[in-house]
Amino acid sequence: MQAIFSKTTFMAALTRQCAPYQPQAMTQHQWWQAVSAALAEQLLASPPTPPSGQQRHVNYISMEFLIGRLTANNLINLGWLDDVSEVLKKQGVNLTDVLEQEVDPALGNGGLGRLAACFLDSMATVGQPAVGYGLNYQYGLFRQSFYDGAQQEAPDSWHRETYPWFRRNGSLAVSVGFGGKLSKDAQGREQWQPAFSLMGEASDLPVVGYQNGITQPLRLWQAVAMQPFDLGLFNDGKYLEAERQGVEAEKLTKVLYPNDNHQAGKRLRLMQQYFQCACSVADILRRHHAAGRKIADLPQYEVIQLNDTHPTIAIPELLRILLDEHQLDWDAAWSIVSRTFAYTNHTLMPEALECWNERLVRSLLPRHFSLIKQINARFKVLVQQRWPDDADVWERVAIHHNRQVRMANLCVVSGFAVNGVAALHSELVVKDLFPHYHQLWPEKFHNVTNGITPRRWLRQCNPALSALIDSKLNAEWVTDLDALKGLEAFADDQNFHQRYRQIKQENKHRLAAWVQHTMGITLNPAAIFDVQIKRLHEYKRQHLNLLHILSLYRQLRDNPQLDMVPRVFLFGAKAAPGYYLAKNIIYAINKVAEKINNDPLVGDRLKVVFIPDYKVSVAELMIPAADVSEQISTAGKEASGTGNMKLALNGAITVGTLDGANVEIAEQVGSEHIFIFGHTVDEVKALLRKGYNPLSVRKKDKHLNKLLTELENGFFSDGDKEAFRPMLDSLLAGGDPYLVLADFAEYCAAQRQVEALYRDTQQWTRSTILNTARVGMFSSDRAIRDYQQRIWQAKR
Ligand code: 26W
Repeated sequence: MQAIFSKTTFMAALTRQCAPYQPQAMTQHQWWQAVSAALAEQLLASPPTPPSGQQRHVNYISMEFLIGRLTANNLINLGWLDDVSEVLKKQGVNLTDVLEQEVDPALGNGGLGRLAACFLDSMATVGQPAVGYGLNYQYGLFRQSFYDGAQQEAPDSWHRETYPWFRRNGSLAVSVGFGGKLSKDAQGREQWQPAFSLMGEASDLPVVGYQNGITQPLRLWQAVAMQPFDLGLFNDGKYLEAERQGVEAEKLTKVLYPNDNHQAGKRLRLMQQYFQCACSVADILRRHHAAGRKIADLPQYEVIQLNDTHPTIAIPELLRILLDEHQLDWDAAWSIVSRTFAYTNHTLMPEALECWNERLVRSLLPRHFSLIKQINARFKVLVQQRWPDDADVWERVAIHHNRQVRMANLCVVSGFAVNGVAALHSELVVKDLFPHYHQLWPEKFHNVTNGITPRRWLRQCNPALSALIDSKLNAEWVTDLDALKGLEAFADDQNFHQRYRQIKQENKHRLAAWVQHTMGITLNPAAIFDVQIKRLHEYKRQHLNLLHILSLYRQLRDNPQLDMVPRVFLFGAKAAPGYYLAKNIIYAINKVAEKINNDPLVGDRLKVVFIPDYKVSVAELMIPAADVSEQISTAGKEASGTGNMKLALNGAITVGTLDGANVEIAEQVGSEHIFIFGHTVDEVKALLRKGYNPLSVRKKDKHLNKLLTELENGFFSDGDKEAFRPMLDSLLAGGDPYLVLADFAEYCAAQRQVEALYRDTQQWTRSTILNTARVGMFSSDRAIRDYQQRIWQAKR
């Protein structure tokens, strides 16, 4: 099954790829470019896998694919790592160094984008025929640096023009119309005349299954002008107008919107969404027709999975094509549409639920707006039958309401399946977000708990631990992660303990060396490495972590002889550039870090490090080195989390709330091997209902009061009393909507238990081993099989 590595073909391709360079003067980066291009060439030469006859084909549409570096990953999945390494060695080239040169394409914000990448890996690995559809952004998520502790953003070009894994496919180009007006044809059917069109060009990245010979595309669309000038306009003397197309096209796929869990409602974003959907739907239909299939049979062969509501406009787009181009009647078209789309919800946060202003939708996509109104009107009839004259119900379930188009509602009404991404989240999707829809269509609602690919998140990022597991388990754990259960047999084996601990130690040294090199900060590898890596958001509560750090620092100053286990607190997080409060939290952490790291009284007992420009390749370095995993969101707010899974798999112990997938992680690893604290979802709701006052928490807790006072009085900010005002205002005068102060005491208590366990090397090691052994269910292979059984291939 595995693709055979041919040394001769590879050498020939490599020679070709090296031709433009001076062989003796080639930089490591040029080597990476040449090696990757040679591999891509060879991969292309191997015959593509034929699509399977039975299974529905999956079209995974996502605005984000946070793919990370590809070369090492592809080498591992192809099974060619050792062979290529050997070939290069003979040329005097070290593969590991070459791989470090790779750019890290940041075509996503956070969890949702990384999930999409893990799912592509798993679909190829379990043999689920699939195409990933996304946008080919010129600039990924911004590059982050700190200036005097404050986040600075710079564009992050990943040089898509020369990216060696891309294969451009000119024959797939699609024309996409925007704006314009509607008119009626002779039969009274609505006709759309767009004002202008852009061209979508496809570039494919190969997604390689794990040693099974399967490669499927991630197809990314890039906007180009149909023609750079409209000569008609140009000749009329309307120079600016004439150029407009070229300018719009340039702009459209230039940059990824850096918002996570917050919708901006911008015209360009809606244009991106429609552009991507129009290209992808056209491509799906092209494939369907090319296979000689009837349009009415589309749902038998194709499913379109919407990664959150961002690609929702694909729904009216398919409807439009069926009605306007295939001339189907409404019932026939609707029957196809309503059996084709499935929707995954990734967030309950109201500010993240996409609503578009009707004027914007109407002006940009008049025909789609008209179809959305028709869907809404037909749905209203159904609601009227079920809840006669109930304006409150209609107010909640309407698709078009108050001059807004609500994308989540459009998805639920038009799709055949809706799922949340962890057991708790899916329960809340039904109970809090869509209760009426659930009454109408209980069978539409599912849970599929998220997962992570073991290829990247263990095999690739932690080669030493992988080798240890290989030596103990006679099992294909890389494709059958449940097999890690076999490690439980070694939970009390002293030799195994020693090796496992040694590997963690080596990984900590590796990270420490990197931090020394890139930031000039010395870390103590004997310390607990306590890691919080995720987007910066109030609900994720990086500031709760900060308060605990302040508490330890205060205790050290109150008692310089304090017997404490040294700790290194490591953060990695980007804040959306417009999210002022989140940026203030980053600033606060950096300012506190500066003070603590330079206080001789502290020594190496406490260090705080905010790693700049956190991204997939940095995660690969941090996760294997972590002892403690911070998963401390306000209960009910984190849909799932996937970093929690990666860290547990690599033997970090979780400190977490009963939120998202933490709940299931706790079930799997057992309550003695995880530290759960804080208000539960029900307790959060009850407290907020009763009336929560953070000021009274402060008043009662003398220690907490001291910490807040030091933030207020400028102790950490060279006397500047305003420095942390936004953060403090939200915690105090602002009512602390995420219950940071309410959970503070229990959080500190959980952290004391962490320390106590860490002092008991035997028990700590046992717990970390059991974490690795027991989180097999969080493989994205399992998640994909759940999607297959419950949604994609389910009998209907
Ligand atoms: C419209 C702006 C916007 C952009 C991104 C709104 C919402 C998003 C995403 C839904 C944010 C996101 O990445 N959500 C995360 O999805 C992960 C994968 O399911 C979950 O593990 C995380 O809990 C969830 O926050």
